[in-house]
Amino acid sequence: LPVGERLARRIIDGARKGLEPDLEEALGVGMKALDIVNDHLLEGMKVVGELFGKGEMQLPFVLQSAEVMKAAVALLEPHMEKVEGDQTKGTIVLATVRGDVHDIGKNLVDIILTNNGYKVVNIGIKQPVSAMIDAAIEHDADVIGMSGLLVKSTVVMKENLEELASRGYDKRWPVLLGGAALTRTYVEDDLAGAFPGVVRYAKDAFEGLRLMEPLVR
Ligand code: B1M
Repeated sequence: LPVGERLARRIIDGARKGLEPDLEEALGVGMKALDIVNDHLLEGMKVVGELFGKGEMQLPFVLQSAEVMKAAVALLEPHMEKVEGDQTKGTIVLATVRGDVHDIGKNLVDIILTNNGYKVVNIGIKQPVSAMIDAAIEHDADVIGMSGLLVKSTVVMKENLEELASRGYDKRWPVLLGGAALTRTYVEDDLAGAFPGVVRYAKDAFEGLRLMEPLVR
């Protein structure tokens, strides 16, 4: 198999052994670290999600795949392009919402934003909105970013926005939302319609990056 397909296969099979040589080979033939993540590793993760959704893969194997994915991203990170400079473009508090443990996407967003000059305060998974608010105050954040992959997380995000608004924080922080269970329509019509502040949807980490500039005032 070509190295890209082999890497996707590693994610699907949860095969950690031999990961480094494959990644080195991919980098060696000139593939960019981020392209390896987007074009191959995430392709594998997509298949994992489909198999799991159809009941053809059990949870412990999904977890193994997630671990290989995380290891691969950690190995590729030093090879990713970084914007140099000591002035930060702005600060975002980033969290996976209450009740949700999925963090691979959130951590990719962290890497991409950090590499592009933003300060990211990544407070982890299963975070209540109160923790996001505390961190945003402490770090004088410009934006609050929430990630969530479960359908129930989309409801949690709605509640979080309501709480931000009821505490008057809608005027202080624009909110960036992302994660596989969200849709653009849900965020831009349903959520934004009911939230007095600014809320934006990012389909992927790169859209998140593009949105940061207008959100940081
Ligand atoms: Co879970 N899981 N999982 N899982 N899991 C999904 C989400 C699911 C769709 C699988 C399926 O059924 N096909 C399904 C949700 C169904 C639903 O809600 N309707 C599901 C389920 C059901 C569950 C459990 C409930 C299973 C169980 O226990 N019975 C359980 C949930 C536990 C909990 O959260 N309380 C669970 C657990 C797990 C594992 C722990 C095994 C593991 C997570 C490990 C980890 O993250 N550390 C896992 C995994 C790996 C998945 C799938 C297969 C892959 C997720 C992933 O990492 N994708 C997933 C299937 C899928 O998503 N289709 C699935 C790659 C990642 C890069 O994508 O996070 O979407 P994503 O991020 C993208 C964009 O969305 C965006 O940028 C990223 C890349 O560009 N983005 C943002 C994300 N956040 C952003 C924030 C931003 C901007 C952009 O700004 C703030």
